[in-house]
Amino acid sequence: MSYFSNVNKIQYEGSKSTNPFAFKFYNPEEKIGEKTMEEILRFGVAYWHTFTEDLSDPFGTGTAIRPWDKYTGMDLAKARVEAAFEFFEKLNVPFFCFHDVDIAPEGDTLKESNENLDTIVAMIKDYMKDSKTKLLWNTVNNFSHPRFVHGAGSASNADVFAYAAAKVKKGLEVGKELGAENYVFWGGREGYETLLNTDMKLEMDNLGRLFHMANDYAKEIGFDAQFLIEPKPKEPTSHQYDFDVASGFAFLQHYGLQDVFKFNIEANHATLAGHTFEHELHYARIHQMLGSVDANQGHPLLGWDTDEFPTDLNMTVLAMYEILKNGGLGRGGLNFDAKVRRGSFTPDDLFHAHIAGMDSFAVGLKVAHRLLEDNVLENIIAERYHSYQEGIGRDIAEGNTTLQKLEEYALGLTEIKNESGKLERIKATINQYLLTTVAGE
Ligand code: XLS
Ligand code: CA
Ligand code: CA
Repeated sequence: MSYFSNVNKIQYEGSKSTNPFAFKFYNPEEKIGEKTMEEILRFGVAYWHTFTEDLSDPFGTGTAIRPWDKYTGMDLAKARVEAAFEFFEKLNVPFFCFHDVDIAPEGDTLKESNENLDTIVAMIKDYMKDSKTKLLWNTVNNFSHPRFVHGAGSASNADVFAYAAAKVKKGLEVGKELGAENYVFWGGREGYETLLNTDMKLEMDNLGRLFHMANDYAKEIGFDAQFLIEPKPKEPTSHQYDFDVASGFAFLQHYGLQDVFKFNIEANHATLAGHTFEHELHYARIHQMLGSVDANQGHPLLGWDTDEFPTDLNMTVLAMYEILKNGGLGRGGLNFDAKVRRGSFTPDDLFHAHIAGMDSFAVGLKVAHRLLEDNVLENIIAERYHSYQEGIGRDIAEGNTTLQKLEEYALGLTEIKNESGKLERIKATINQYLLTTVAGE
């Protein structure tokens, strides 16, 4: 049984190709520096957006036409697994990611949900034997069901906390069973709407306790995945506890979890937080906390989480620059936490969207690699901060001075000379690298 019988394996055909089912820039075997594109980019397909999502929005029902639509319940879950592995193979993608409820329907009880999961996990494990596609990360959905109306690890109701913890326990077991490289915590409803009824301190302490219990249990069962926390500032709650990397990092340090976790950084969450994607990547990188990436983009005119496929080349260049500076993503990858638009409802659109995202990050990688080879930004930054290389600047940077000494120095200054930041020139240079790379020059 084939779900995408009109599509053959997607091949790299080069930038002149007009075949909509071909990569124009992503050439998995092509070496960029020491490693191949496939090894550096580590693309992953998000199960929820590709196989579970029906493309409904708050104003209308789903529009997606999917070859597995005729099934329901566990038959639907099984059909999606078959379709998923056909899709992974045709797209030639090394990883996928899922939440528990994406792969198997919840039952009437926790026990029944776990049994449904066991059936589908066994099926996935079987498919993985003959597939190159591995599990980049799994997680549990502790936000959709009405029981999580007031949160999960930060719930006001201890029974809900216990239920959420039980789901995390199962999630860790599933991750171990399928050899997940990472395990993600996204605090869907870990936040609050109003302080008028919220004990923020207790909620945050409980979240910290849940993470510690998860780490203890992962150790106990020998599940050695990298734990990742995925910041998001708002939506669904108005105040999420893991607002951005900086606040997430403070949380992790406060609860003694900074050595256990890294960050899974999503582009659309970065922009919702009022940051650029590269800001979040950079902040994580300079603190050795960059773990993995949810590769998508928000809509520039909309203030919510649109999870679009990434096609903005400026963004992919700057993101790949951070990732290369980080020495790659280690056990992480670029997971397409992205969904086709509601108007792009055909199965073919699923391929086109992933091809667009993969090509965009391939371009980003090539351009970022060239920028780094030529030390473009490094030279600009070294030049801009050169005053810290000698004299008073060096004393400041080495922590060798005092307010008194600085006053003495400042009193002796007759003129302060600043230099241009040259921003427009820098942006033009990046454009030049981008355009010449795409043109193959
Ligand atoms: C939602 C999040 C979610 C996480 C995994 O906005 O992006 O999909 O990546 O729970
Ligand atoms: Ca995400
Ligand atoms: Ca999102």
